[in-house]
Amino acid sequence: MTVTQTTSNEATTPGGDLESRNPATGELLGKVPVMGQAEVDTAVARAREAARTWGAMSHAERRRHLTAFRRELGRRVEDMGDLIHRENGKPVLDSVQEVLVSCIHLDHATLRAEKALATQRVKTGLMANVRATISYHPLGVIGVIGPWNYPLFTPMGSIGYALAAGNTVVFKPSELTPLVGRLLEEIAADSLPDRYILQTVTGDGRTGGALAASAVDKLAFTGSAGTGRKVMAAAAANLTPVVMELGGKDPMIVAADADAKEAAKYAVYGALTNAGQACVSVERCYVVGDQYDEFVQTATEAASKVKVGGDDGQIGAITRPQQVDIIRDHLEDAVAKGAKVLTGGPEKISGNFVEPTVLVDVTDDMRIMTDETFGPVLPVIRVDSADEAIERANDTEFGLGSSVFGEAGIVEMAERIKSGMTAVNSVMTFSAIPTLPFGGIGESGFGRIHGDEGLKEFSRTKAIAHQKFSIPGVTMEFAPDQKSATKLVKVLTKQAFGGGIVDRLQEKVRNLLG
Ligand code: TXE
Repeated sequence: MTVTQTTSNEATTPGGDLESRNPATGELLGKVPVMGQAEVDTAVARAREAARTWGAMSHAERRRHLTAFRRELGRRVEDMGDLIHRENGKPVLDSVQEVLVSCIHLDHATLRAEKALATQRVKTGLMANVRATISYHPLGVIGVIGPWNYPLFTPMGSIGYALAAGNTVVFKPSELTPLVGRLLEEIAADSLPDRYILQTVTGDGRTGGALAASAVDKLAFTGSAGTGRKVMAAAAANLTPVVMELGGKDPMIVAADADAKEAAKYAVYGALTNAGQACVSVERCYVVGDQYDEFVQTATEAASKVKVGGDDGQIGAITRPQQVDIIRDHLEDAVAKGAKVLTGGPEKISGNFVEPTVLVDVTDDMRIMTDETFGPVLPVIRVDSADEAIERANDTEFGLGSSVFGEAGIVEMAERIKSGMTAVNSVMTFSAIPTLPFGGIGESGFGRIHGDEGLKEFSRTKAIAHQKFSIPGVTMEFAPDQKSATKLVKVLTKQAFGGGIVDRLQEKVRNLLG
């Protein structure tokens, strides 16, 4: 990628072109402009204008338009799949699967929005004279800053839900995959009633910075925690709220009663798919006692059979050249501190291709166990018990995904892992289930995309308290007789909350109802 500066005023007009290249071959795929603050602000202003009509539509109208958008995306699965394959470097199968899962999410958001965002009537407690409702409204314009590892699926987790909630979107794809963003914009323009409902602004971190500093109503960011902090700092100037989908160091736990062979098969897929470049990749694996030998043997055999690169490759190139250095560093650090390579390893790295690697004798002080590797690597640790596994799995700054394998008490084990999502007896399944919220804690970020939570994330919550009649001393007005109103409030407080008759009655009813 080369960025040619044509102006010294980077903050307003970075200018120049961004080259998009195939990471597997180096082939030049196209050029896009590096947009500055002025272009980003223009896009946001157009999006705001479009939001007036889009946000005012009924859910049924938006559903009709978004269905047309989803159909156009589904119809062009070959174009989009081929572009993802060439621009990101992943195999064609993974690329078309990415289009499929993106369609699943877009479809779900489209069909679900009306119900998830329907106005709810809620209880009012003592204020029986008030009718209370909660309603959900579009925020306006959502800025989406996307990554390169899943250049369509990941941003769609925000874009689809933001559009269905009645917002317009300005999308800044990664500088490594700008053409995917461009094609998505084209598909939207061909199928939505206004081309400014979904716009793409292209460029690097400066363009992302411009979007974070712009007048968007909310910003959804996916990328590294370091860049996430910069985005938050820029958004803070306007008090723009943010959703942060950052990296992970996802643990997998194999319990004593798990099927070790089956677990090993999933571990290899979870660690290696997309060449390990998934925020919910299996990044470390804790195997309990007797299961260890069979697990390690099966995983090593399976990993060594995974085909890398070429037309029938099961994993492709590493998309971002600097990522190869990070993977190599982590592997070399582990080997230097005593880890044993069972297949793959740092010497097998060739250009942008990394051989699937299984490591044992790893310790908690190795970078491979603490930092996000984002490569096709499976480090395995033997532990004495599930409790030890959970404790070590939770000993991290991250908390995005995780997986557990076993039978007895396995869901309870899943509950004890401090992460946003856990797959039981599989890996990553939660990403493809559009009803489940997706997001992390700690260094993995905050806020939720997908599911009803994802629709609400891109909505403004409105509370309405509609008073039907007044109760002196309780309603929000000056009581005409202070003394008797004070008496009434005292009696009410004691009877309702101070162990009085209402309090005791309520407890009895609660106990009766269980
Ligand atoms: O991410 P960045 P990078 C992790 C993974 C990887 C690391 C770095 O561990 O090794 O992050 O990847 C835009 N203001 N993940 O460097 O920098 C940028 O243009 C606003 C996890 O690619 O976070 C791109 O569009 N925006 C992950 C986006 O931020 C800025 C996915 C992400 O870039 C900006 C990818 C700025 N100052 C990497 N600087 C996941 N959670 O899935 C850059 N950007």
